[in-house]
Amino acid sequence: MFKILVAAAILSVSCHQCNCAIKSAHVKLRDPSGSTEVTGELNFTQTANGVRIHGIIHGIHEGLHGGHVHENAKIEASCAGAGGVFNPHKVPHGSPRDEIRTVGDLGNVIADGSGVAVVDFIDRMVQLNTGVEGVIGRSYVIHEKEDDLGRGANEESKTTGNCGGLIACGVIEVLEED
Ligand SMILES: *[C@@H]1O[C@H](CO)[C@@H](O)[C@H](O)[C@H]1NC(C)=O
Ligand SMILES: [Cu+2]
Repeated sequence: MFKILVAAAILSVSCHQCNCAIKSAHVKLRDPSGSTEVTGELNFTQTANGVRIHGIIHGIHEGLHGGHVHENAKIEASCAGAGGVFNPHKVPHGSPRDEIRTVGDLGNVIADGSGVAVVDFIDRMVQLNTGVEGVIGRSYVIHEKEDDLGRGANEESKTTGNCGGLIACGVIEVLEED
């Protein structure tokens, strides 16, 4: 018994020191200000090809909605506390498929006529850690409108994709680590 306890203690200490790999994380979405009825949950899972982001969003009007990682997690009062799209490399806003894009640029989610958006894709830039490029402890935000992915005619397109207000958000938290 003692040996097991010692082994467990050593494991947990070494785990702290190695900054263990985070295998999965999740975000629970809602509107802290209560202005919308949007709710949802997305899981972020490490795969060999990148991070898989999958889950479901409810109560969202039909069509495309920008869905991004934003910089901050101060969203107790409203999603506005999330700040801008997470952009550690200070590059223009774009499509998740673009070579040059912000880390937070995860494109659009698509809601059907019953207000449900099923989300499932793999992103090559998102990292599950708490470092300067990591998304853990930041927020995920759903926008009112479609993200034009930086293809719009105005300046705003290169920063927000003209996707309007924030209708739900949540903090990206660790689910499981090695
Ligand atoms: C996210 O992962 C948790 C833990 O494995 C699971 O209980 C939950 O159903 C998952 N949610 C979605 C939306 O896949
Ligand atoms: Cu955004």
